[in-house]
Amino acid sequence: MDPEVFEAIEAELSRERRSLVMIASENYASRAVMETQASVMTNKYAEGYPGARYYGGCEFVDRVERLAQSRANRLFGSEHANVQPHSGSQANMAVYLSFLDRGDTIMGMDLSHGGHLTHGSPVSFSGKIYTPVSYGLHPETQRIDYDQVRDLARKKKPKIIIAGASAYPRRIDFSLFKEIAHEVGAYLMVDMAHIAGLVATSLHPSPVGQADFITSTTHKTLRGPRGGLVLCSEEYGARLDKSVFPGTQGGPLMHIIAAKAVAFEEALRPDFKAYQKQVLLNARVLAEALVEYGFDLVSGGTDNHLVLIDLTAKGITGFDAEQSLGEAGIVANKNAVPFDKKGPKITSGLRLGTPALTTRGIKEAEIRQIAGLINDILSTPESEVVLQRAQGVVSEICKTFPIYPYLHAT
Ligand code: DSN
Repeated sequence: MDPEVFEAIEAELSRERRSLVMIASENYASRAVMETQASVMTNKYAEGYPGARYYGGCEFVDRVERLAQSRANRLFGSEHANVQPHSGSQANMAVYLSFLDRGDTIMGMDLSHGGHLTHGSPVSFSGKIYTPVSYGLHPETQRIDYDQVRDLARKKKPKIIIAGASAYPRRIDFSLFKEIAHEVGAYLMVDMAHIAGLVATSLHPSPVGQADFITSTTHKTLRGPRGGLVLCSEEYGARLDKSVFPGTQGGPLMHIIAAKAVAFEEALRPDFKAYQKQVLLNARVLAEALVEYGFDLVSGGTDNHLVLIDLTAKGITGFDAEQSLGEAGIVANKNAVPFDKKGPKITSGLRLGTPALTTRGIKEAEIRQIAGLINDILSTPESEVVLQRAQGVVSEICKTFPIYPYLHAT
């Protein structure tokens, strides 16, 4: 019926099949998740919450939303789950709207040190509506400078402290954040979007019981549909729910909520923990191999699913590195490194993650091979011979570890 869109989808399938995706925030949703997203649940308006909707005919969407809520609570050990946010940004916005007033001080990690736009960046609503204060990494350890967090919190008295990051390769000490927030009378929000899959499988300490609010996306390490999530205690639940609907959103996306329920069920199964363990092992092997090749890694390594390379000493920008790897079929993203002298469109860094490769079934041996390709390409970005060899190896790995074999390709 629509050849233009059909061809674009087929081309995207083909691109995903022949690429090694190392974007740390991307993954491949399962067949069950994708089929659920493509279901009749997309047709239904359901403003409100299960049992209290503004539309008739909600009995079956109520059922899936209740399943999603209870499975999220089971997965993370939380008391209250709101599964309606369309995205992580909307989840964060709803938390702020629940408990902050315009102009209140919010304190989050600097975007260029690994934070997220919605943690107070001046170009985001979070930095426009509220008064942002940023903490960052210690210049020597390149780990979160908890002394700076404490000092800033004491001086600036934020109403909320945000822990969580988009490009931070180390464990985050949520209990220390809680102690600091408690001392200055601030709320603590943890944005666990990147590490939600690790938290769900107890491979990263949980923020549940430490933070007042926990926000997440559902599509990164958690490997569900693209969407958002907020967890909190029963005490804050009603206020939070009002901030999501009608505070920041209208009709919930019931097909996505149904798919979230499926993804949470998948994450509750034992093989999901085995997957997350391999994500961590692959990231560690990647980090070790890159260090052996002489790359500088921010903080020297990784405890989670990603590594952040500081390319300054290699004499190549993040932008050029992303382009050169892309030509070989290795998809990654340029990323600022702490104290970066280059702007966000160029950057001195490259972020690499293992969640998508691991979903393909890739293990340590291929990770070492891929690290070798990355070294070859970034050491000699002009070499046609290196590029062609790398393209061949990428193609072989992609064929050996196929994705979506049941979908047809043209
Ligand atoms: N854009 C996401 C990432 O790539 O980390 C964060 O929202």
